[in-house]
Amino acid sequence: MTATLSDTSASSATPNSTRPSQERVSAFAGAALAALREVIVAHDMTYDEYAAVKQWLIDVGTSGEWPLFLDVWIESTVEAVAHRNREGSKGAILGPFYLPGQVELATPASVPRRPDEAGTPLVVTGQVRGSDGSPLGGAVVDAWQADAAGLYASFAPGVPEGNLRCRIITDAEGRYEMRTVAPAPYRIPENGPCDALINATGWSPFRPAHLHFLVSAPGRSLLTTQLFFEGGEYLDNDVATAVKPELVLSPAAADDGSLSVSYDFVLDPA
Ligand code: MBD
Ligand code: FE
Repeated sequence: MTATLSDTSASSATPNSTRPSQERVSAFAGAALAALREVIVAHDMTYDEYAAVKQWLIDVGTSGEWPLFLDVWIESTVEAVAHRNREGSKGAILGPFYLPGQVELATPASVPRRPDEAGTPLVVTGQVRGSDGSPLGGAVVDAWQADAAGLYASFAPGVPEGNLRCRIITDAEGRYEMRTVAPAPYRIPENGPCDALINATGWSPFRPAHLHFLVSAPGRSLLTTQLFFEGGEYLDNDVATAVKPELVLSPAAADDGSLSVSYDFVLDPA
């Protein structure tokens, strides 16, 4: 099965999802429409411009790029509000490319990859703890990433299903080790409506290279986060505005060029 950008599997991973009340829907929808009307008036939108916007919105739907559009240009604000009071590790956006149900591996884990997988070998080690300091054995570090061409398995042709995706189970001390390859920066797919918006505005189409994680343990709050790499391109110009200084790592390079870095995940109480 090949997933598409319109699959809802990622959003359904969000825990405790409940239908917003009529009061909340009315508040959001009313305020959103009022804000849009204000923009139209403030910028004297013409009928030609309205027609172009309308066609573009229709194109986002038919292309299946709504998950991409929303997670690139909207989710970071939702994440900032949701995690305002977090004590543990900083969170980051989930994005559109998470897939549940990946292979489960004990630590140290060799992340599933092609025999000839391109890219610099990268080892990430660390500990999963509660914000009270307790090590969390048996925690799940669900990891996914782009390959050295910036492509995600199941969302780009030619990458085998499950590639660079797995769930790592921490040992009794909460430790994990993940052996993988360094990802490349991600580019918004060319020729789709998101790319058309980027071209029409002159914005950058890139995300800096990053690793994605969903870290979970019983009785703890789910941590959705990303890790970035110091010195990489686009750190200051992430199209998805998801970089936080606490999430930028400085891997050490060994003589053979392979990279290693340590990062601890600290989970808030549930
Ligand atoms: C990505 O790789 C990503 O992580 C997000 C949030 C949006 C688009 C592509
Ligand atoms: Fe990503």
